[in-house]
Amino acid sequence: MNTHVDIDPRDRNFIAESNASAVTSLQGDYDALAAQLRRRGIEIERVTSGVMDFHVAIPSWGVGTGGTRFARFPGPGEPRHVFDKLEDCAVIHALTGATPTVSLHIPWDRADPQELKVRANDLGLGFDAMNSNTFQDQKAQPHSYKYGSLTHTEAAVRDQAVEHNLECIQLGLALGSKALTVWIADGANFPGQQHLARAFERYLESAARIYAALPPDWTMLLEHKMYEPAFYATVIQDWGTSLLAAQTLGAQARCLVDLGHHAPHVNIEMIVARLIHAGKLGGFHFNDSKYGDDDLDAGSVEPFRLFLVFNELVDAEWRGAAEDSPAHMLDQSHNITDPIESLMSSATELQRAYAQALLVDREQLSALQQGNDVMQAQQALKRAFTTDVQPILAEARRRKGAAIEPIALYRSSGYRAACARRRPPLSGSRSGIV
Ligand SMILES: [Mn+2]
Repeated sequence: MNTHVDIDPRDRNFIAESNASAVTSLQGDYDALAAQLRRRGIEIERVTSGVMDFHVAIPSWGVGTGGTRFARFPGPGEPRHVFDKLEDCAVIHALTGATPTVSLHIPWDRADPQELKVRANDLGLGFDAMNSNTFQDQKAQPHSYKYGSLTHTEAAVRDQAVEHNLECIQLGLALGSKALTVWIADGANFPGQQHLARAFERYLESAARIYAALPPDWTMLLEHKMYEPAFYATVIQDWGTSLLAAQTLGAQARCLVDLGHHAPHVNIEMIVARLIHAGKLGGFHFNDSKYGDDDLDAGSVEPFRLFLVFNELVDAEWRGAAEDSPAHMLDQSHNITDPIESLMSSATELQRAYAQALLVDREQLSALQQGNDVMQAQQALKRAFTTDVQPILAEARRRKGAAIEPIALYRSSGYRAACARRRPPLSGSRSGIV
């Protein structure tokens, strides 16, 4: 590692200079992969340009250190407010070339929209979906969400939760966002606590009021989650309920699939296929998990599952079944790593899964499926998944003026240490996971 310290990692010259030492070996690896793919009838440039066009939004809450319900261990130089967060997001985008937008969370990121817009423009960033928060009480809030928000038994609480979502839409309009993500924590910890049918009816009624305020070019993304904080029953607990709600609300309502929000062993790629069939796949919150909603880094535990999700997306495009492209967002909690490194790594893992999915010979796979050639069909997928596409990812970054080796370059810039000097730590503990 070189010894640069306190260099802005977004500096184009710094990136180009750091890339220079790796260009020759990258070119050799890229040419070798191109030759290998050509023998398989695949033109590498098609894949590389696909990767160059791939984008994923960074969640504003992701650049801070996360935590569990047990503890949070703050890292050095954490962002103190939304403007620090935007700065970190700009670093991630400069080095990966894959993350041009930020998904804000209200009220955590509440600020003057004009100021936000100007700062984001200066940093070369745009805004993705707005996220509302009715899962915790805010200061000076008249009504508590302890027993629910959009599904609360009291109309005044539901009104307050609806109003908050309408405010998120207004803020998003000022920022150029095109979507509102709604996740509610409403549910029950005891059988008998909540009338299961009536709670869902109240949800539909409240959600319809939010839906009615959507600008015509906006999407309302309904995020489901099986459990936590409610441990007996959650109102919007699975993709079936989410789909039912989206279909009831109307064409602008779609389902958001958070990879961590399912029962263990659930076949997520199949859910993706079903939602595509219904024309209701609105977007993703990418992360990884082993036991529950672990919020681990995307692709870190089950890269094959991530590939299979992208395989469904690429297949849908190939057969013309995809309507609008689903929104890609990361949603993970970085408890013990530098969040910037985790987010860069995760964005790269998504690109990897996407590139691998682009390598699947779909004509061939389709024929194998039709002919019930089980062994060759599964090998057709495995062949794509086991191809080392690293040179494609690195070359895509290089062509976009991003870093061939994002994490190494980030470390050599000394950015985190510089942040630690100019961002004094905030007191108190918080976690930020949705
Ligand atoms: Mn999520």
